[in-house]
Amino acid sequence: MSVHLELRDLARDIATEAGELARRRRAEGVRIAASKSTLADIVTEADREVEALIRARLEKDRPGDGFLGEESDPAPGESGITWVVDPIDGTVNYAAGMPSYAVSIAAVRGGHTFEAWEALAGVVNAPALGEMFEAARGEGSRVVSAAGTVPLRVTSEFPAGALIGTGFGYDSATHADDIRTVQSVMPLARDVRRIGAAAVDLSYVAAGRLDAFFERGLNPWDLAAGALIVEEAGGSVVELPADRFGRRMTIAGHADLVARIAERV
Ligand code: LIP
Repeated sequence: MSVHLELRDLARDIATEAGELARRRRAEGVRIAASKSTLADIVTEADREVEALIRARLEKDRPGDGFLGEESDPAPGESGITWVVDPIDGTVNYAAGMPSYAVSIAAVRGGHTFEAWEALAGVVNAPALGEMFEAARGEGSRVVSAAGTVPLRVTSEFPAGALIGTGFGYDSATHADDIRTVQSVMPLARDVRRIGAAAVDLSYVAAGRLDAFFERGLNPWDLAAGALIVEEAGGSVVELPADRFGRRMTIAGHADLVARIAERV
């Protein structure tokens, strides 16, 4: 078995255990532990507990690897491989009791940014939706659920216009710019969706449920796994230079549509 597949299968195993913990904590009742960049940028006790579980599993199974997670301090490692982890992407959805949240785990080689790393494996486990999206570099993408295992492919034709996902950051000062960006992209769209979890948005692009996704200001852990899942489904993921708030724009989808969106944002 290739190293990429081994990393993917380990990530799936850990994401499965982590997803069950997240679901259990959600059912027991979620407590907000703190706010981070703004009052709207919350972290729950479950975020921290799930990341601790993932980190402990990786330290046991891959002791020489680095770690970069949303809720704890980074660790450099010495193997050249770093695990980029969002324990619960879609935290606000999770806290509000909405099912669109996911455990996102990726193994990357090289730097700690999308433009610097080479993603080797990635999984996005949406436990409340019963779907595990996964990819290994060079091995394609697929979604595993009770219905079975289905290979993923991005869409390339949208005669009625593209169904495009997007998202907004926690800083309300950026919202007016983001609404103007949506307005500028609308001539390409039949409609937009605001799911609230970039890892789910990206997985839906890979699955052809969304034709494209764009958002400014994503963190490395929001997109590390989902971007590889899109690329291994035949899609393209690009990052554009930062805006006046220092936020880079991420766009994902079929390369032609990504280019058309990039011209407008
Ligand atoms: C979320 C992203 C989402 C974005 C939210 C938030 P978190 O990540 O997945 O796309 O719109 O503002 O950044 O904070 O739930 O891990």
